[in-house]
Amino acid sequence: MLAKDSFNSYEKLAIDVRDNGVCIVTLNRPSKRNALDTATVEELVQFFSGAHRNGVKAVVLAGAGDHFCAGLDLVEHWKEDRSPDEFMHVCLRWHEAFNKMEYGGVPVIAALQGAVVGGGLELASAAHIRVMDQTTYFALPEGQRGIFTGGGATIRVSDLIGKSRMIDMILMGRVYQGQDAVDLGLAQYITEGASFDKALELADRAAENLPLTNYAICSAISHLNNMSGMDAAYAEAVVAGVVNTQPAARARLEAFANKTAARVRPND
Ligand code: 1HE
Repeated sequence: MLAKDSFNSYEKLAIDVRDNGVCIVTLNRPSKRNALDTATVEELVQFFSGAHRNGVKAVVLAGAGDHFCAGLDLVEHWKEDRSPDEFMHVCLRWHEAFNKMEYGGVPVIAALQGAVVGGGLELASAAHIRVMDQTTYFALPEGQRGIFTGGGATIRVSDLIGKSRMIDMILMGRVYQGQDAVDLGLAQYITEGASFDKALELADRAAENLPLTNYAICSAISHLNNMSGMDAAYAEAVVAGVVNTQPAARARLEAFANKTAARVRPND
């Protein structure tokens, strides 16, 4: 049961709760190109820490305006003139938010348009699926700004496109867009129209899966990938032991056995 009241206390994020359990979470600072200030990151921590517990079935993560996210709020960072210790703790809160996304067990589909740069790409790469459109472009401008990534790009962007390409992106300020970005793995889908519509369609479809199955897909796979092969195989068997015997799956298995369930067919 979706705890709708849990989503009333947000100021930086706009949260739209739909009847099927899909939540649309929108970064809502379009005048600042949705740059991530500390308050926004705290709201991301809050939302994603409670998403599964609050009954959220899937999330569309979007950005208001023409750009998904311009990354770290550089103006806040400049004004605060942070110490190394302070900025380490800023980064740790980013990791808290992004880890809750990736490992939280709720499918997160990012709807990307315009700039997905720096920390914006770090945020997008913590989603399980990225949908881009014809306006979307990806970059890591940190190299040119005199700073470095601190929100997980060295891990997640490397994971998506490989270490060498990530190094090239940050060293050269290289921009990827269009089909190239999909071919490299920065996004899984590219749309002619708004990425949001496709992201919502995917979230609606993901929300039809059993929650425990989605929990395994959107938590266990990431955990298992951090383990040695032997340990991952063992842990995968344990997860499958729990998920594949869940009572809620019996009706779906019975439908297959009775030949009433849809068969897997090639696309038209
Ligand atoms: C910002 C930010 C920001 C815009 N922090 N305020 N990220 C970057 O290096 C990207 C920096 N941003 C840009 O390159 C451009 O702003 C965009 C390509 C995203 C958009 O361009 P445009 O022409 O539509 O907007 P603009 O005129 O540059 O900016 C509009 C306003 O948004 C302006 O504020 P205003 O009060 O003067 O109107 C900008 O200051 C503001 N704005 N981007 C703060 N990023 C944990 S480590 C993570 C490391 C990083 O993420 S490094 C950041 C990389």
